[in-house]
This record gives sequence, C-alpha cells and structure tokens, in this order.
Amino acid sequence: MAYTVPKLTQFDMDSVQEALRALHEALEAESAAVTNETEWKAFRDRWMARKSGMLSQVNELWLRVTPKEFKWRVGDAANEAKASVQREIQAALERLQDASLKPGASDVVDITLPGIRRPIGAEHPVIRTMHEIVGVFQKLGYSVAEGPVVETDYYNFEALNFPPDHPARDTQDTLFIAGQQAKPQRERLLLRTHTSPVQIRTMEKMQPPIRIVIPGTVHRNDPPDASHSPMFHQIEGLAVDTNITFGDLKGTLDHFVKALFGANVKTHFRPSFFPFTEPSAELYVTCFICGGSGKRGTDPCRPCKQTGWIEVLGCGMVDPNVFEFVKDNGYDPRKVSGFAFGMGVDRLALLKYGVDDLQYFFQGDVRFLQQWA
Ligand code: 2NL
Repeated sequence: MAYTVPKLTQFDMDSVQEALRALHEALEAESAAVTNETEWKAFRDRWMARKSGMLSQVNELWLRVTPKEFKWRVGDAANEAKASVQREIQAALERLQDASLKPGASDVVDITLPGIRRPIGAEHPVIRTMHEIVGVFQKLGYSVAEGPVVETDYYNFEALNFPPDHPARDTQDTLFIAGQQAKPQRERLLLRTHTSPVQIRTMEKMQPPIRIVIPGTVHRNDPPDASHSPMFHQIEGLAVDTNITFGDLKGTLDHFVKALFGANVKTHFRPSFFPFTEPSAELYVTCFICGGSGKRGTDPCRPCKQTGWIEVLGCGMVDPNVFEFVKDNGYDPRKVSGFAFGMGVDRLALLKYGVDDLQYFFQGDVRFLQQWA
C-alpha cells in the first residue's frame, strides 16, 4: 500500500514524532526505488505537487487541524518534512546521474534510439606506404630507429659531411628555429631536412654491425604544390659492418623494390652525388604504370615522362668522412664500410596509388581518405 499522510488527531510530542517517522520511512523507501528519469519525475510530483502532493497534505492534515497551543510543535515537524523531501528528491536525481555514467547502465538508456555510429578509421595512405616499406626491411633483419624532428645543425648537416657554406643550409631551403644567431653554427636548431641525423645518433649509441631503417617527418622551406610540401615523410636506411660492398647495396635494394612493386620489375642504378655517400647512385625501376614502354595505348605515360623508368630512391656507400664523426664508437673508416639509402614516402605513395596531387594527402578530406577505408 502506498503511503498517505494521516490526519493528525493527537498533538502530544510522541504522536507528532511518530507521524514524522512514518513519513520519513515512506520517503526514503520511495526515493531508493527510483531507477529512471520517468520514475524520478513521478516521485518528485507525488511529494511536491502543489495541490495533492504529500507536502501539501502535511499542510492540510497536520498544520490546519492543529490547535493554536500545539502549532509550534507541528510547525517544526512540517518544516522538517519539507526539508527531507527536498533532500531526497535531489539525492535520487544524483544517484540516477551517477548510474548513467557507469558502464552497463542500460536501464536509463532508451534502447529504441539509433546507436551512436563510431566509424573505424583507416590507415592514411602515406603511413600505410611507410609501414609497407619498413616491413620489407624488418623481414631482412633491420631494426627501426626514430629521433627528434627539431635537430641541431651538427646532426643535420655537419656530421653528414655538408661543407659549412653548402646551399642546403640556406634559409631558402631549411626551416630554422628563430633567434639562434648568437650560437655557434653547429648548435643552431632547425627542423630536420632528412632523417639521416637519426643514423648519426644511432651510430653514437650502437657499435657496428648495425642495420637500421628510420621513418619520419622532415621539413623543407618549400611552398606547397602538387609535388611539394613543407612537411613530408622519409625513410632512410643504413647497414654498417666489416666488408659491406656496393654489391650488398645492389642486392638489398633490388630485393626491396621487387617486394614493394612486384617481382617482375627491373632495376637500374645511375651515378649521382650526395655529400654523405661516395660513390652515390639513384635507383630506377621499370615504370609499373606502362610496363616500361613509355606509352599507355597511344597516350604518353605521365608518371615516367615516357622514359619507361621511375626514380625510387637515392643511395650510396657511406662516405668515410661521415664515419670520422663516430670513429670513437667503433666506426673506424679503415675497418668498417656501409651503404645507406633514402626515399620520399609521399612521392612513392602518389605513384603507388595513382594520386596526381600531393596536397590531397595533407588536406584531411574524408571523401579522399575513405578510398583507403
Ligand atoms: C634521397 C637520398 C640518401 C642517405 C640518404 C645516409 C645517411 C648516413 C650516411 C650516409 Cl648517416 N647516407 N643517407 C644516403 C644516400 C641517399 O637519400 O634522395 N632521399 C630522399
């Protein structure tokens, strides 16, 4: 039976206290039984409603019928009842809100509402390409190393055998951290322009033999266009041991290109120059768009500019001058040799997925990115 406020007939202390106790008991039991917002509203209205709520019944059936000489006593009891009702209504609401924050609070969820869609993300095409490339080298036993994007001139240029006045150091090409002029050149901070500094840092920490690949973001002072971006991604690799030869370089990179583009591509090395390798080369692969013919039907093949060959990376034998900087950690240029290579991940992703504008990779347009979902 639901509680109803009894009409007071006796006004001694014991009778008034007993009436108040019965009211409190009913109030607490009903408050504890509230499990959702609808029930809470019904509970609130049952006790607070202006006309027939329990508190207005207390006014009607306790206060109004009390003789003058007992008014103070019943008035106190009525005030206590009012305060208790307000406190319990607030407490029931707070319990409800706490419960709705806990997992499994299904009784306060309208299960007829549509669910919240949480689309699963997909790997960005550049990162996916990066993982594929790194994966090929990991299978060959290479480790992955990473390092800081903000570097010193020493690690980015000096230890890589760039002469002090090399044009790459110009602010036209490199993004420097402001306010560094007072420092000696080798300590000045900049955004790394390649991931090679991490190779130097790794050689400082680990003695040969080493085989590492370094993926990461790099920066150059280039305005964005279809083939340039001030931020892009690079992977460099380094193998150092006694008796590493140009033959090891050729075999490793030929395997890499076939793993990435398919076993039927052909490779070819062309002489080149880098300050940190000697000799240096560029690695070309037969165009996987036109199959090396330079033509797509009767149209000229664009990715290889009708040459039938696509440049994949730069490489070479580590220049002995580079080893001089880490000589004291076991890299005596008379005892060890090594090869190194570097490639632009974004450019390879463009080729691999047939995208014609680099900027699509960095604009974050879901309609573009959904193609890899
Ligand atoms: C390119 C060419 C290259 C390297 C990077 C390297 C690193 C050390 C020593 C010697 Cl510590 N070399 N890295 C070597 C040859 C080429 O990158 O076109 N990158 C996009």
